[in-house]
Amino acid sequence: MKTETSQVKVTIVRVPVPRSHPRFELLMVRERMVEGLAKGLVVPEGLISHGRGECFDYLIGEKTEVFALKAIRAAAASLLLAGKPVISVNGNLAALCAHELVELSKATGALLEVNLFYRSRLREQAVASALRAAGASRILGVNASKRIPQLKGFRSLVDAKGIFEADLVLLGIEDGDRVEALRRAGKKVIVIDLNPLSRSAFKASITIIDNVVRALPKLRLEVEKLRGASKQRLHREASSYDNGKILAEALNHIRNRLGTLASNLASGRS
Ligand code: PTJ
Repeated sequence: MKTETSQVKVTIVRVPVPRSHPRFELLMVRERMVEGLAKGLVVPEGLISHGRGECFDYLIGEKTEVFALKAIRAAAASLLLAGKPVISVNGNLAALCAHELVELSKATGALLEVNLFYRSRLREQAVASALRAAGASRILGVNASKRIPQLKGFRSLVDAKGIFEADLVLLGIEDGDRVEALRRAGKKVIVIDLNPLSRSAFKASITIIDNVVRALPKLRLEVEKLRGASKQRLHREASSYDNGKILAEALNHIRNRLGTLASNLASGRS
């Protein structure tokens, strides 16, 4: 594989952040991203994506809202119904929630596949090591040789035993082009993305508009709740989901929230 790689030297400055800081959790998540960059998991572009995600999280209110819970329910049912589910892991996901991804994989039987937009042998190994350290025993996607049809370049590479033959793929913090290509290849695609305006959100079968750090633990709990449910119930949960309606709910939520904040400010009530 021919890719150009240049090393970025990262200087991490650690200052103690008091627990009482109003944005303590967010600052801790940022630290995980910076550590991920230093370890070679995250690419610099991943930090830009993260910043965009933070901005949408701000607009949503940094809480898992009802539209996300509905998508989580449909996603859990779909994962339990799938014949060959695969969890796609990129650098940002590995840095933020390797442990939760491994737990979800164990709970659902979904395979874990390293799947990188900015692919290099070094990064494949770094992401695989992070998953192994989080408890994964089988990791696909290293030395991947198959391609997602109609997608050019390294970003089309997938594992023959993983995404290539999967009937369902779960992705988070993902590029819209790849989501679209996976749908065209006939797969059910679940996306976790804070941006309800992204192409990933529009093209996915199910979009969980939430932060991956909040959504993944909730998705695993939902899988546990639905585990004993009948196939009929699972089919009902999965098929009653309407992605367009959920995206509309997310956009209306942001609009109403901003409307309320603006009127409060205008009337001096903020
Ligand atoms: O590790 P690689 O090489 O596979 O590269 C990964 C990145 C993230 C660089 C690549 O997939 C990319 O460029 O993604 P995009 O096109 O920037 O899309 C990422 C989407 O995820 C954006 O819509 C962000 O709003 C959203 N996002 C960012 N952080 C989070 C998030 N969604 C949920 N939770 C987050 N923490």
